[in-house]
Amino acid sequence: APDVVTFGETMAALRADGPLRLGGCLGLSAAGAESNVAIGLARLGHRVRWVGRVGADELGALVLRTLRAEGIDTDYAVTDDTGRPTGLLLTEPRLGTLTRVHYYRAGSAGSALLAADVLPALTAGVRVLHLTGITPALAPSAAEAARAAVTAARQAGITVCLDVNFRTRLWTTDSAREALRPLLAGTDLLVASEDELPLALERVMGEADGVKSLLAQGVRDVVVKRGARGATVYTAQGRADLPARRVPAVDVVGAGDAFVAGYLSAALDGADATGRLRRAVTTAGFAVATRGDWEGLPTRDELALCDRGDGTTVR
Ligand code: KDG
Repeated sequence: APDVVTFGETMAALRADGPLRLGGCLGLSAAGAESNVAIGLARLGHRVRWVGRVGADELGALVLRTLRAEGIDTDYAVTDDTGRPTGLLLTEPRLGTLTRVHYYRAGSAGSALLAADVLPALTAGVRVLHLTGITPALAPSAAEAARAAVTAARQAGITVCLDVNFRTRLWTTDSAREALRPLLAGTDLLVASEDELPLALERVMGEADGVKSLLAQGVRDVVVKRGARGATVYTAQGRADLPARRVPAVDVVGAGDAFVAGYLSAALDGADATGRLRRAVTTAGFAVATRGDWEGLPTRDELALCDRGDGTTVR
């Protein structure tokens, strides 16, 4: 059985080198927050299963081929046979590392994900279920799939990891807050950036009070990402902080997913809070320093490269 199951929408990703309206060459790849995490974990040697729907089209084949090439179990992935296409996203760098993302995913195969697609994938032996707040934003049926998966995982004693991953282009903060509430009830590890944390809270309050109420509700780890300033994890034992890795920033898209992959990897290895953060900021550093959501993520051997000086040639 896999160590980790994750599900969500993975799209074809077209990356421009400059403003999209000027045309020119685009690089074609695949991207999705949850499959980015899956790739990060697989590269670190963990067994991972990804579940999602792709269209019966060439871009769907690209998504599945990419994930399989990374050693991810796609046995429970579904190819939609009702004519819905694989979703698409376009990215354009506009100002240094400020990147604009455009979605073409309304009515996509990925957004038609059903509880019945995900539940069979939670087979005996699975240790962690990872999902993000993007899935409930896609469609009511996808939101239902997220709730059903969290409930089933909880009943099976599988650790549930939820990354808030708020996407302004998909919904409002009010709808996000409402959709997250039932998921939080079954969440063990919650990951949020500083500005996303309020979406996980019932009412307006500061970080300290918010974290206290989340821990009281049964969340075991509340992980707060602070971008270039690093991250904090709060547990019943207290708090641990770690600064971000100092790397040249090339492309920050996917850094949050890389962070989650590192965090879960260290958690699976039984690391303590600081050890979990250390691997998280390391994998995030790789994502920030390389182009693409997941292309530059490290294998286990490569983690140590982060401790070598910038400008080093490793011979
Ligand atoms: O975290 C990176 C993701 O945002 C990207 O891969 C696309 O899944 C994606 C989304 O919905 O934004």
